[in-house]
Amino acid sequence: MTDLFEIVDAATAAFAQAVTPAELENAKALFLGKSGRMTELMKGMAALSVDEKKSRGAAINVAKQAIEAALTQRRQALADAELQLQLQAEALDVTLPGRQRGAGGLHPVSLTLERIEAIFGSMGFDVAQGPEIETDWFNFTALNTPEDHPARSMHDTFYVEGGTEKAPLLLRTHTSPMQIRHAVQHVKKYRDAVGADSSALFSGDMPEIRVIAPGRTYRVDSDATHSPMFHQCEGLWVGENVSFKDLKFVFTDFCRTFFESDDLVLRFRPSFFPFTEPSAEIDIQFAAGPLAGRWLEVAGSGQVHPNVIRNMGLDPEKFIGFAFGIGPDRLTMLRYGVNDLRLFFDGDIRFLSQFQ
Ligand code: 2NM
Repeated sequence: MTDLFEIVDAATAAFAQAVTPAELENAKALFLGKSGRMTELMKGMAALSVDEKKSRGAAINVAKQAIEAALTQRRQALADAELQLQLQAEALDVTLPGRQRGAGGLHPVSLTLERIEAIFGSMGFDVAQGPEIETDWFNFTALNTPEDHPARSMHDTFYVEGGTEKAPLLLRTHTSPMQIRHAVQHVKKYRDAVGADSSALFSGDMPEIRVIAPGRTYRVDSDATHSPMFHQCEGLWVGENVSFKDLKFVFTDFCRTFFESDDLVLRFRPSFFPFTEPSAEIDIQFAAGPLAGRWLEVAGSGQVHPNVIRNMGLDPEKFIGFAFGIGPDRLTMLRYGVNDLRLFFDGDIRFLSQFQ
């Protein structure tokens, strides 16, 4: 009997040592296999008497059942452990926050345009928007730009199909054509109200024209500071008594508000544009910060040329005003310290997301 107890103990110990199903099956073969220890014991019974066979056989059977029970238990334990490992490996942390769609945000140049609109809006300027495909009348002729001006060449301007020889179509090179459109509408409204002659220049009463025209513009130009598509925001103020001092006041106020710097100074430097006379470039200088002390060009400006006033349908003997053109791309570069304009139009989310 003691040999049987020993074998059961040995089998239980061998099963416990097996850590994989394959090891367990090998251990099983050592005890229950064809030449396993239990099988050997059975073979040894041949020499026994009938009575001895009965009692010995019953004892061997009990031992065999004990070994099989130990085997089943160990098999179950290994299967349980395997399942636990698998569950752990495939575990989902349901408390983790889900993946969310990014919130998105405005492009830095759009942020600048919103700022420009808000500041001029607070000074009583309307916002006018209109076509990016223009006729050469609104883009050049109405703005007093001569037929032979180099800006009108294919070299400098993108012409598009669909126009006629007399009225070519082009991608607007500035937003001033929108100023003309807005002024013509404005004048028509007050001329019609009093029934004035629509073929004559208007010299009646009319509220002042105060408008900015922000938007996309196009020129044949491409390098670190020029993009074939860029933004402009032109401003126009026309009335009976609008002078350069008003331009200086309005523009100084705009720059100081835009750059949040009350000690910022401006310089009006004589220049030339076909649509204004006299004309001036506007430079600004910061008192502090990384750009302090340098003169930075931010806009062109001038008193609106009498020919342009006429093309708005107004009598230049009665109406006078000023206009300016701002480059919102350049203002954005100055405000955020960006040195390559192309970054704004490459669509790289790593760059753009910094402005949110
Ligand atoms: C500039 C510089 C100077 C301008 C002129 C006009 C209009 F329509 F009144 F004639 N709008 N914008 C103007 C004047 C634009 O940009 C550098």
